[in-house]
Amino acid sequence: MRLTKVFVPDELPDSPCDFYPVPDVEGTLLAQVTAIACLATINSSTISYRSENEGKLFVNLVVFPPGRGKFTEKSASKMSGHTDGVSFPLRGQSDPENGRIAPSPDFVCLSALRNPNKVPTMVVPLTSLMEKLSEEQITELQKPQYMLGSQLTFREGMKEILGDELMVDNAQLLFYVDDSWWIRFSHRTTQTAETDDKLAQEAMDALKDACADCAIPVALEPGDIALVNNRIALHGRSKVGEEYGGQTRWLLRAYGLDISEINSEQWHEGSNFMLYP
Ligand SMILES: O=C(O)CCC(=O)C(=O)O
Ligand SMILES: [Fe+2]
Repeated sequence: MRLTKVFVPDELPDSPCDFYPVPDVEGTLLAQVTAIACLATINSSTISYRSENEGKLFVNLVVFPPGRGKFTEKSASKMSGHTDGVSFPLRGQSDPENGRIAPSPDFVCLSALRNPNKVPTMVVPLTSLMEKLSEEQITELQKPQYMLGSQLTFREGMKEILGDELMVDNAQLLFYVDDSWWIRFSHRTTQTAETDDKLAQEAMDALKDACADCAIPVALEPGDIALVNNRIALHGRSKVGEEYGGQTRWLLRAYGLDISEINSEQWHEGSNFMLYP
């Protein structure tokens, strides 16, 4: 869902060069308040995970200057289709080994502050993907035969909190939940659990091909907010380019989740918005 011109991003400083801090000015404040209000209207609380960017509720999605290794590289490049928090369970389910692990977000909320080159965010609806998959492939994707790693932004924090990056060994990618399909997937961090499982691999390859065919480009403009349903869509983006700072692309990202069934252990101690891990 794209909301057009829902806040006025005035008085912005140069685009920052890191996930945080979010500069404390009127434009970013309006973007954040509007995002929280939009999420609230769809029954989602604005949440974060302590393991990602120290649990900051809003982070800058910007290009990083040289010298930050993989982060610099990723910040400028294309992102293939993924769900955010892919190694976390779906809402209503639990991690097979650690019941404290909170669910992945229901929504990814992107507020656009700057996007001068109109670099599109890509949205891939699951309904379109399903139409491209055969019944056999859909069956394979529902089997617990995939291995999921965590996204780069979570890795350091997970090492601190869990001792290691969270990996899920026997994961399904597709789920039939309450009469509808849900997905968890990331091009970069998903593999088959067994290296020579042909059917599992073919089904995943078909899913990747379908993604390429079904991606809808959404070039966010300053003042726009995109609410991407992280259960029934994948998202990504086109290449951004190496230029950083100044007037370059700058989005704020937050996550939304229906927290009505989150138990007390799944919160980071002492916080009412940061989840574990
Ligand atoms: O930059 C974008 O448009 C999306 C970024 C994204 O999906 C992410 O950082 O996980
Ligand atoms: Fe994402």
